[in-house]
Amino acid sequence: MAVEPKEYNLDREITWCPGCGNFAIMDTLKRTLAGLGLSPHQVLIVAGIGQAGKMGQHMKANTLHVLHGRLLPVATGAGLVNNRLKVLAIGGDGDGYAEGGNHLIHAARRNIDVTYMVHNNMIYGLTKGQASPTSTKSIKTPTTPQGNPLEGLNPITLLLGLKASFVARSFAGDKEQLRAILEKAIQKPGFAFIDILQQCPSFNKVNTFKWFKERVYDINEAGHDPSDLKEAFRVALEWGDRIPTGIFYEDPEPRPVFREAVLGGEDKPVTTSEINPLDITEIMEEHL
Ligand SMILES: Cc1ncc(C[n+]2csc(CCOP(=O)(O)OP(=O)(O)O)c2C)c(N)n1
Ligand SMILES: [Mg+2]
Repeated sequence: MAVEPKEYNLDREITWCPGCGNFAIMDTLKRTLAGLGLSPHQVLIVAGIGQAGKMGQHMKANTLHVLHGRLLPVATGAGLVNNRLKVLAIGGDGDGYAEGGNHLIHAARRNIDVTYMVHNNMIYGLTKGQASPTSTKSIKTPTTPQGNPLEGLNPITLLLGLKASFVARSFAGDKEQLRAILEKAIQKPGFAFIDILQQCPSFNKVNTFKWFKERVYDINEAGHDPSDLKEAFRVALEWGDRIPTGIFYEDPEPRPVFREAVLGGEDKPVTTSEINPLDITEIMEEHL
């Protein structure tokens, strides 16, 4: 039976500001999941702390709202014990690139079977506008009153450097592209990373919807081949008057996901496995 996007609706007050990019991202995610025939009970959303992390509170699915920056370790564990769930990790640029930066590196390296959506509004939204790792140089914020002295981090080149199995960027203002990318990412076994540029009308007055809209272009439409890692790096270095979006890199050949490395490819949830405890008596006696 076809799944309807409204099955993901929750009858609960939504606390995002009017004009927030999160509305378009959530709407697109619901349509994508329903379009793939996934029902809410088949999906787990592990959400970080921040406005982006509220996706987990505003959607009907299995959801875990975890500590700031710690969504990837939790998603790793959840996917290991129950591989029947489609695991999505959703958080902001502060959550993922600052506090959670270390986890991001190892999630990509391990190739955990998770789709990771970073809502990149280039600011700390929830805590009212402090600079994040992706904030533009010179932007004035409560933590950079003289202007941000640092260049923003480029998450795409970072993930390409880690040779993550799927590396993409989209924009909350292009629902069609976002849906096409999410569809591929969610179906892809292994770590699928999507940086989603997003306006924050309340706290980022520099990188506005209009600012993004005037700059983004689709690299795949422009002929970029996602199997070409070297070319992906070249394209990903662009940022300024033109901002590349689309799929930068996708493994040409599937590679083992973390679960296979840890559990030897056992194709069932751990909870359904027989309990077979190791006998550690000998080791214990040795140390008595
Ligand atoms: C361990 C910890 N450190 C800091 C905070 C405070 N804090 C909450 S959300 C947040 C950043 C939010 O920014 P981002 O992840 O970009 O999400 P957004 O609100 O912009 O969607 C911070 C620093 C916290 N809750 N917990
Ligand atoms: Mg943010």
